[in-house]
Amino acid sequence: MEQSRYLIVLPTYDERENLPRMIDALAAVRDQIPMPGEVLVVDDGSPDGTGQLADQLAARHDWLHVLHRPAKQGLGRAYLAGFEWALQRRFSHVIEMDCDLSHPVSALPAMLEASRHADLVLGSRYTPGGGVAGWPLHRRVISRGGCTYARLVLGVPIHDLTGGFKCFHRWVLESLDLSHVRAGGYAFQIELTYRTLRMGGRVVELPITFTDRAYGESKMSRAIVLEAVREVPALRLRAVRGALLERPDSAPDVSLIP
Ligand SMILES: Nc1nc2c(ncn2[C@@H]2O[C@H](COP(=O)(O)OP(=O)(O)O)[C@@H](O)[C@H]2O)c(=O)[nH]1
Ligand SMILES: [Mg+2]
Repeated sequence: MEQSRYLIVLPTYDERENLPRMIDALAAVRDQIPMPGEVLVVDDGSPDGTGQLADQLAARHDWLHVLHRPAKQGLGRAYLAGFEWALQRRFSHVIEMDCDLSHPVSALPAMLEASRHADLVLGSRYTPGGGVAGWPLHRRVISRGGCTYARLVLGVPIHDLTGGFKCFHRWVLESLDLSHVRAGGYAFQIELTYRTLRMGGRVVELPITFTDRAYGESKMSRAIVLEAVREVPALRLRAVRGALLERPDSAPDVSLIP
Protein backbone atom coordinates (compact mmCIF):
# COMPACT_ATOMS: atom_id res chain seq x y z
CA MET A 1 0.00 0.00 0.00
CA GLU A 2 1.64 3.20 -1.16
CA GLN A 3 0.14 5.66 1.32
CA SER A 4 -1.25 5.34 4.84
CA ARG A 5 -4.93 6.20 5.01
CA TYR A 6 -7.36 5.60 7.87
CA LEU A 7 -11.05 4.79 7.97
CA ILE A 8 -13.03 5.48 11.15
CA VAL A 9 -16.04 3.16 11.43
CA LEU A 10 -18.88 4.66 13.48
CA PRO A 11 -21.71 2.24 14.24
CA THR A 12 -24.96 4.06 14.99
CA TYR A 13 -28.29 3.09 16.43
CA ASP A 14 -30.47 6.01 17.48
CA GLU A 15 -27.66 8.55 17.75
CA ARG A 16 -29.53 11.50 16.22
CA GLU A 17 -28.29 14.00 18.80
CA ASN A 18 -24.74 12.68 18.92
CA LEU A 19 -23.99 12.18 15.22
CA PRO A 20 -23.74 15.86 14.13
CA ARG A 21 -21.63 16.67 17.19
CA MET A 22 -19.39 13.72 16.44
CA ILE A 23 -18.96 14.71 12.79
CA ASP A 24 -18.17 18.32 13.77
CA ALA A 25 -15.54 17.07 16.22
CA LEU A 26 -14.03 14.77 13.59
CA ALA A 27 -13.98 17.59 11.04
CA ALA A 28 -12.08 19.75 13.52
CA VAL A 29 -9.43 17.12 14.36
CA ARG A 30 -8.67 15.98 10.80
CA ASP A 31 -5.81 18.42 10.31
CA GLN A 32 -3.98 17.13 13.39
CA ILE A 33 -4.05 13.48 12.32
CA PRO A 34 -0.74 12.42 10.77
CA MET A 35 -2.32 10.88 7.63
CA PRO A 36 -5.38 11.46 5.44
CA GLY A 37 -8.55 9.57 6.23
CA GLU A 38 -12.30 9.11 5.92
CA VAL A 39 -15.28 8.16 8.07
CA LEU A 40 -17.96 5.51 7.56
CA VAL A 41 -21.24 5.57 9.49
CA VAL A 42 -22.81 2.11 9.74
CA ASP A 43 -26.46 2.61 10.62
CA ASP A 44 -28.80 -0.28 11.37
CA GLY A 45 -32.02 1.43 10.23
CA SER A 46 -32.25 3.63 13.34
CA PRO A 47 -35.91 4.45 14.03
CA ASP A 48 -34.93 8.01 15.05
CA GLY A 49 -33.67 8.85 11.54
CA THR A 50 -29.92 8.78 12.27
CA GLY A 51 -29.37 7.13 8.87
CA GLN A 52 -31.07 9.97 6.94
CA LEU A 53 -29.22 12.54 8.99
CA ALA A 54 -25.96 10.77 8.16
CA ASP A 55 -26.84 11.02 4.44
CA GLN A 56 -27.38 14.77 4.80
CA LEU A 57 -24.06 15.20 6.56
CA ALA A 58 -22.30 13.04 3.96
CA ALA A 59 -23.56 15.41 1.25
CA ARG A 60 -21.57 18.16 2.97
CA HIS A 61 -18.31 16.28 3.59
CA ASP A 62 -16.64 14.29 0.85
CA TRP A 63 -14.76 12.23 3.48
CA LEU A 64 -17.98 10.97 5.07
CA HIS A 65 -19.78 7.82 3.86
CA VAL A 66 -22.84 5.92 5.06
CA LEU A 67 -23.59 2.22 5.01
CA HIS A 68 -27.28 1.46 5.63
CA ARG A 69 -28.24 -1.89 7.02
CA PRO A 70 -31.89 -2.85 7.25
CA ALA A 71 -32.20 -3.93 10.90
CA LYS A 72 -30.45 -3.83 14.27
CA GLN A 73 -28.03 -6.75 14.37
CA GLY A 74 -25.69 -5.67 17.15
CA LEU A 75 -22.41 -3.83 17.27
CA GLY A 76 -20.25 -6.73 16.11
CA ARG A 77 -22.15 -7.28 12.87
CA ALA A 78 -22.11 -3.54 12.14
CA TYR A 79 -18.33 -3.45 12.60
CA LEU A 80 -17.82 -6.52 10.40
CA ALA A 81 -19.78 -4.80 7.62
CA GLY A 82 -17.63 -1.69 8.10
CA PHE A 83 -14.41 -3.74 8.01
CA GLU A 84 -15.50 -5.41 4.79
CA TRP A 85 -16.21 -1.99 3.28
CA ALA A 86 -12.75 -0.79 4.35
CA LEU A 87 -10.93 -3.84 3.02
CA GLN A 88 -12.57 -3.39 -0.38
CA ARG A 89 -10.94 0.03 -0.49
CA ARG A 90 -7.41 1.30 -0.01
CA PHE A 91 -7.31 1.97 3.72
CA SER A 92 -4.21 1.02 5.69
CA HIS A 93 -5.73 1.60 9.17
CA VAL A 94 -9.26 0.89 10.40
CA ILE A 95 -10.54 2.55 13.58
CA GLU A 96 -13.46 1.50 15.73
CA MET A 97 -15.15 4.31 17.60
CA ASP A 98 -18.52 4.79 19.33
CA CYS A 99 -20.73 7.56 18.00
CA ASP A 100 -21.82 8.90 21.40
CA LEU A 101 -18.78 11.13 22.17
CA SER A 102 -17.60 8.72 24.86
CA HIS A 103 -14.32 8.15 23.07
CA PRO A 104 -12.14 11.27 22.92
CA VAL A 105 -11.78 12.51 19.35
CA SER A 106 -8.71 14.39 20.60
CA ALA A 107 -6.90 11.06 21.08
CA LEU A 108 -7.03 10.21 17.35
CA PRO A 109 -3.70 11.84 16.41
CA ALA A 110 -1.90 9.95 19.22
CA MET A 111 -3.68 6.73 18.29
CA LEU A 112 -2.52 6.88 14.69
CA GLU A 113 0.94 7.91 15.81
CA ALA A 114 1.07 4.86 18.13
CA SER A 115 -0.04 2.64 15.25
CA ARG A 116 3.36 3.17 13.63
CA HIS A 117 4.75 0.74 16.19
CA ALA A 118 1.76 -1.51 16.79
CA ASP A 119 -0.58 -3.72 14.82
CA LEU A 120 -3.48 -2.89 17.11
CA VAL A 121 -3.75 0.20 19.32
CA LEU A 122 -6.34 0.09 22.10
CA GLY A 123 -7.81 3.25 23.56
CA SER A 124 -7.51 2.05 27.15
CA ARG A 125 -9.44 3.17 30.21
CA TYR A 126 -7.62 0.88 32.58
CA THR A 127 -3.97 1.50 31.81
CA PRO A 128 -2.15 4.15 33.92
CA GLY A 129 -3.29 7.59 32.76
CA GLY A 130 -6.67 6.33 31.50
CA GLY A 131 -10.02 6.60 33.20
CA VAL A 132 -13.80 6.76 33.10
CA ALA A 133 -15.92 9.86 33.77
CA GLY A 134 -19.61 9.97 34.53
CA TRP A 135 -20.41 6.29 34.83
CA PRO A 136 -22.59 5.09 37.71
CA LEU A 137 -21.08 2.56 40.09
CA HIS A 138 -22.80 -0.49 38.58
CA ARG A 139 -21.38 0.26 35.11
CA ARG A 140 -17.90 0.74 36.54
CA VAL A 141 -18.11 -2.57 38.35
CA ILE A 142 -19.39 -4.47 35.30
CA SER A 143 -16.73 -2.98 33.06
CA ARG A 144 -13.78 -3.40 35.43
CA GLY A 145 -14.95 -6.84 36.49
CA GLY A 146 -15.41 -7.90 32.86
CA CYS A 147 -11.92 -6.76 31.91
CA THR A 148 -10.30 -8.51 34.88
CA TYR A 149 -12.29 -11.69 34.20
CA ALA A 150 -11.27 -11.73 30.54
CA ARG A 151 -7.65 -10.92 31.34
CA LEU A 152 -7.39 -13.79 33.83
CA VAL A 153 -9.30 -16.38 31.80
CA LEU A 154 -7.40 -15.59 28.61
CA GLY A 155 -4.05 -15.01 30.33
CA VAL A 156 -3.16 -11.86 28.39
CA PRO A 157 -1.41 -8.71 29.71
CA ILE A 158 -4.11 -6.31 28.48
CA HIS A 159 -5.96 -4.03 30.89
CA ASP A 160 -8.88 -2.93 28.71
CA LEU A 161 -10.21 -5.84 26.70
CA THR A 162 -13.78 -4.64 26.22
CA GLY A 163 -13.21 -1.08 25.01
CA GLY A 164 -14.52 -0.08 21.61
CA PHE A 165 -11.97 2.55 20.58
CA LYS A 166 -9.18 0.86 18.67
CA CYS A 167 -7.07 1.06 15.56
CA PHE A 168 -6.22 -1.99 13.46
CA HIS A 169 -3.60 -2.23 10.81
CA ARG A 170 -5.23 -3.49 7.66
CA TRP A 171 -3.21 -6.71 7.65
CA VAL A 172 -4.70 -7.71 11.00
CA LEU A 173 -8.24 -7.58 9.65
CA GLU A 174 -7.14 -9.32 6.46
CA SER A 175 -5.57 -12.12 8.50
CA LEU A 176 -8.24 -12.63 11.14
CA ASP A 177 -10.72 -14.61 9.05
CA LEU A 178 -13.62 -12.40 10.04
CA SER A 179 -16.21 -14.94 8.90
CA HIS A 180 -15.30 -16.95 12.02
CA VAL A 181 -15.83 -14.12 14.51
CA ARG A 182 -18.67 -15.34 16.69
CA ALA A 183 -19.35 -12.69 19.28
CA GLY A 184 -21.53 -9.59 18.95
CA GLY A 185 -21.21 -7.27 21.95
CA TYR A 186 -18.36 -6.70 24.43
CA ALA A 187 -17.22 -10.22 23.62
CA PHE A 188 -16.66 -9.03 20.05
CA GLN A 189 -14.04 -6.59 21.29
CA ILE A 190 -12.41 -9.22 23.50
CA GLU A 191 -12.36 -11.75 20.66
CA LEU A 192 -10.71 -9.43 18.14
CA THR A 193 -7.99 -8.30 20.54
CA TYR A 194 -7.31 -11.84 21.75
CA ARG A 195 -7.11 -13.24 18.25
CA THR A 196 -4.75 -10.42 17.22
CA LEU A 197 -2.45 -11.36 20.12
CA ARG A 198 -2.62 -15.06 19.26
CA MET A 199 -1.65 -14.21 15.71
CA GLY A 200 1.51 -12.55 16.97
CA GLY A 201 0.19 -9.01 16.54
CA ARG A 202 1.74 -6.23 18.61
CA VAL A 203 -0.96 -4.68 20.80
CA VAL A 204 -0.39 -1.34 22.53
CA GLU A 205 -2.66 0.37 25.09
CA LEU A 206 -3.02 4.12 24.77
CA PRO A 207 -4.52 5.74 27.89
CA ILE A 208 -7.83 7.52 27.27
CA THR A 209 -10.57 8.99 29.40
CA PHE A 210 -13.97 7.57 28.51
CA THR A 211 -16.84 9.97 29.19
CA ASP A 212 -20.38 8.72 29.60
CA ARG A 213 -22.78 9.78 26.87
CA ALA A 214 -24.66 13.05 27.39
CA TYR A 215 -27.41 12.24 24.84
CA GLY A 216 -29.37 9.15 23.90
CA GLU A 217 -29.46 5.72 25.48
CA SER A 218 -26.84 3.02 25.95
CA LYS A 219 -27.62 -0.22 24.10
CA MET A 220 -25.75 -2.26 26.67
CA SER A 221 -27.94 -5.11 27.91
CA ARG A 222 -27.85 -8.06 30.25
CA ALA A 223 -27.64 -10.33 27.18
CA ILE A 224 -24.46 -8.55 26.01
CA VAL A 225 -22.82 -9.01 29.43
CA LEU A 226 -23.85 -12.66 29.63
CA GLU A 227 -22.55 -13.31 26.15
CA ALA A 228 -19.14 -12.07 27.29
CA VAL A 229 -19.20 -14.25 30.43
CA ARG A 230 -19.92 -17.28 28.23
CA GLU A 231 -17.73 -16.47 25.26
CA VAL A 232 -14.48 -15.73 27.08
CA PRO A 233 -13.85 -19.32 28.29
CA ALA A 234 -15.13 -20.60 24.94
CA LEU A 235 -12.53 -18.45 23.23
CA ARG A 236 -9.73 -19.81 25.41
CA LEU A 237 -10.92 -23.32 24.68
CA ARG A 238 -10.89 -22.69 20.94
CA ALA A 239 -7.34 -21.39 21.26
CA VAL A 240 -6.23 -24.43 23.28
CA ARG A 241 -7.72 -26.69 20.61
CA GLY A 242 -5.84 -24.80 17.93
CA ALA A 243 -9.04 -23.56 16.35
CA LEU A 244 -7.85 -19.95 16.19
CA LEU A 245 -5.54 -18.76 13.48
CA GLU A 246 -2.06 -17.96 14.80
CA ARG A 247 0.92 -16.20 13.28
CA PRO A 248 0.13 -15.95 9.59
CA ASP A 249 3.04 -15.47 7.22
CA SER A 250 1.43 -12.31 5.88
CA ALA A 251 2.40 -10.12 8.87
CA PRO A 252 4.49 -7.26 7.50
CA ASP A 253 7.10 -5.39 9.48
CA VAL A 254 4.99 -2.38 10.45
CA SER A 255 8.06 -0.29 11.09
CA LEU A 256 8.41 -0.17 7.30
CA ILE A 257 5.12 1.69 6.94
CA PRO A 258 5.85 5.45 6.83
N1 LIG B 1 -25.17 -0.10 13.77
C1 LIG B 1 -25.32 -0.44 15.06
N2 LIG B 1 -24.76 0.33 16.03
C2 LIG B 1 -24.95 -0.01 17.32
C3 LIG B 1 -25.70 -1.15 17.71
N3 LIG B 1 -25.68 -1.24 19.08
C4 LIG B 1 -24.95 -0.19 19.51
N4 LIG B 1 -24.50 0.55 18.46
C5 LIG B 1 -23.64 1.75 18.48
O1 LIG B 1 -22.43 1.36 19.07
C6 LIG B 1 -21.89 2.41 19.86
C7 LIG B 1 -21.70 1.93 21.31
O2 LIG B 1 -22.94 1.60 21.88
P1 LIG B 1 -23.41 2.08 23.32
O3 LIG B 1 -24.85 1.79 23.45
O4 LIG B 1 -22.97 3.49 23.55
O5 LIG B 1 -22.61 1.10 24.26
P2 LIG B 1 -21.92 1.45 25.66
O6 LIG B 1 -20.96 2.60 25.40
O7 LIG B 1 -21.24 0.20 26.07
O8 LIG B 1 -23.04 1.85 26.57
C8 LIG B 1 -22.86 3.59 19.72
O9 LIG B 1 -22.39 4.42 18.69
C9 LIG B 1 -24.15 2.88 19.32
O10 LIG B 1 -25.03 3.70 18.60
C10 LIG B 1 -26.29 -1.95 16.67
O11 LIG B 1 -26.96 -2.94 16.89
N5 LIG B 1 -26.08 -1.54 15.37
MG1 LIG C 1 -21.56 4.38 24.76
